[in-house]
Amino acid sequence: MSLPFDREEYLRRQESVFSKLPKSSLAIIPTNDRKIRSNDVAYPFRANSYMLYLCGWEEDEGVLLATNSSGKWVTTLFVPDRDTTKEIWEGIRTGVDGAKSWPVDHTDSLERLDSCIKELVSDRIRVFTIPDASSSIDIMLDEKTEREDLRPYIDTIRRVKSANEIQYMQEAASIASSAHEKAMRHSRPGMGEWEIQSLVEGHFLSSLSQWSFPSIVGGGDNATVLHYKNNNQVIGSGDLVLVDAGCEVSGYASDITRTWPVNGKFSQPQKEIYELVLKAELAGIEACQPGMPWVSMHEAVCVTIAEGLIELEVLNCSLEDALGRVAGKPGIFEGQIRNFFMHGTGHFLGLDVHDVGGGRQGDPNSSFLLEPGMVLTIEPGLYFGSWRNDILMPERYAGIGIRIEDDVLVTEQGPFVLSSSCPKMLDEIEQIVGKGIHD
Ligand SMILES: [Mn+2]
Repeated sequence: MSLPFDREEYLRRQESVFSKLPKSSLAIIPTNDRKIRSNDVAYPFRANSYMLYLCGWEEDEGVLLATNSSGKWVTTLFVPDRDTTKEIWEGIRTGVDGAKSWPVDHTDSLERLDSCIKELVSDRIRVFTIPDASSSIDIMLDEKTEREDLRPYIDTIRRVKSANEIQYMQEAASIASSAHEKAMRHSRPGMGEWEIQSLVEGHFLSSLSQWSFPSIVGGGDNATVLHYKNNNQVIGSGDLVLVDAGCEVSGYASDITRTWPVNGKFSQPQKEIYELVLKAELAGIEACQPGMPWVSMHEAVCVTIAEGLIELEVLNCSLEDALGRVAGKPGIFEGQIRNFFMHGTGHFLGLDVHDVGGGRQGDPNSSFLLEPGMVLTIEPGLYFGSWRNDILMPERYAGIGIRIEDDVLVTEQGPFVLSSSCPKMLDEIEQIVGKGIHD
């Protein structure tokens, strides 16, 4: 058995979370429920990120219980018993004895969880849990038991990554960078979106990794659909393809987007938009300085895009009208740029690809400052869907969708791009695309 982190790191995390809870608390951290795909076939299981964070339990059943009713925090990991009949079908289980090497004080059988919870729950105790992870906890806690959300106590801690976590994230970013580069090398006109998907995800698998979210591979107009997922169209010569894909290492995600011409040559209009998105992305990365407000990277990106769209005569208005700042809401823009750049500039990255800790667009909790150890994405884009009939679409750019996304670690010295090995300069991309076809 080897866990991604040493015992001390897990114990430090537990200590920093539990020490913030009131006296007489019970914390219940379940893993995710198994979800049925079809009859007796389940979706691939992924453990709950809070469970992974606090004790590294990856198997598909298990509950971590922590209580300080004795005056001191004691943790117990409840796991399924060994069961030969089930193990013959599903694989060897760790079991209660095996689980003793996990970073907890005690282990016990999942069969005993219900009675333990009933024993512990009383009027004096406050119960904290992770909402929506597991329906079994809802069944065990009687409906009169008031539950409080444990997540806010963990989320701000998960936001800042340790050196070991950063190492896994660097690995995930490097694998995803190579996957994108490989797909560029093997791109050719007439290729199916699914073929690019298989190059990218095949690289994840062969690197002992797996996707951290379903890959988006959109050619031409499909790139203008933000969460496009069909990946079933042929990409014509002259079209761009947008690939948004990332993988996981020890549970930690990467998330990279690149856009390239499948024939290896940007057209002049594609070049103009690509250069603008790239300029905005670099400005966003530069804003990832420790001590800077979270919203400053979105500000930097939006100003660059607004200026660029005015220069390209896509917008015919003042800079302030293009931006449409909302009074009293820093980092919120509702001007004409939103017709072409309609998402946020980035999100935290970690055990979840859209990691916890706030900051997502529309999230009321966006007023914090960047700190060393935070990892976030910077991913501006411009989308000129030729299918849009709600806005005036500039003919020259119709059918172009471009996003460029990197994974950025905030350090004392400024931004460090974990995905820097993934090609993104225009010349570099033109040189690489299609060069691997005859390998
Ligand atoms: Mn992203």
